[in-house]
Amino acid sequence: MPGKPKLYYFCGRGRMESIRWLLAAAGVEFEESFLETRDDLLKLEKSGALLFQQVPMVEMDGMKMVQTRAILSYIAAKHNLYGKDLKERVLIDMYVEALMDLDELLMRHPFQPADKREQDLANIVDKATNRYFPVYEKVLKNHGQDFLVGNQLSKADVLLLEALLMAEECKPDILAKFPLLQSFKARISNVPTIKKFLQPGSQRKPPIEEKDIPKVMKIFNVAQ
Ligand code: GSN
Repeated sequence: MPGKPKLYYFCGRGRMESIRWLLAAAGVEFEESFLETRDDLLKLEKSGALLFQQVPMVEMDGMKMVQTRAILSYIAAKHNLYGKDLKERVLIDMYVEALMDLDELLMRHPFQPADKREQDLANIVDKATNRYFPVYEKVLKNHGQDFLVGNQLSKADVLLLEALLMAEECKPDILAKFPLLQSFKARISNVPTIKKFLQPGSQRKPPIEEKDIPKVMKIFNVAQ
């Protein structure tokens, strides 16, 4: 019996959070090893575990996997969250790549200098409501199914729900003009594995707190 996947990252969302979401949605239990200091990252690097000297890294099925998108695709393919044919798969990837672009904006937001946060938030809300959400609203309308692609859950549904909830944290009424995204949110939140992940005490991570920002910046050696 292979062991549980082990996730190496800091104890926060960042790029690992979508991987946590997808594993949880697939009903896969996982363990986590949290980087607390830059030294922890350097040690991991020196051990040869990080192909490109970066995390996220997931030890799974006898491999040390890196690159967020590659890891997400592996989990999706392994757990039947990647459509039924190549055309469904490319649609799922198209929807997911756009969500990754939006996630990147959301992920970087708390790390913006204080005097740029308001402008940054306005840009996020603009992109979410004018570029991304109208597309998913239309897809749901035209497709007429419970899910974005085909008639079964895929990594696109999981990552869309994650993005919707993060966007609502930025602006609670951000879904006001998107009735189908609101019902999608309620429906996908009710998938049993996801429902469990949304409950307190799960491995889902909260938004980063102001006090933890310098620590994370030190681990990754980034200047603000
Ligand atoms: O998606 C990916 O996994 C990669 N294309 C990017 C991973 C990455 O940028 N990792 C950063 C941490 S910030 N977000 O997760 C990282 O490991 N930086 C350390 C370094 O020395 O570059």
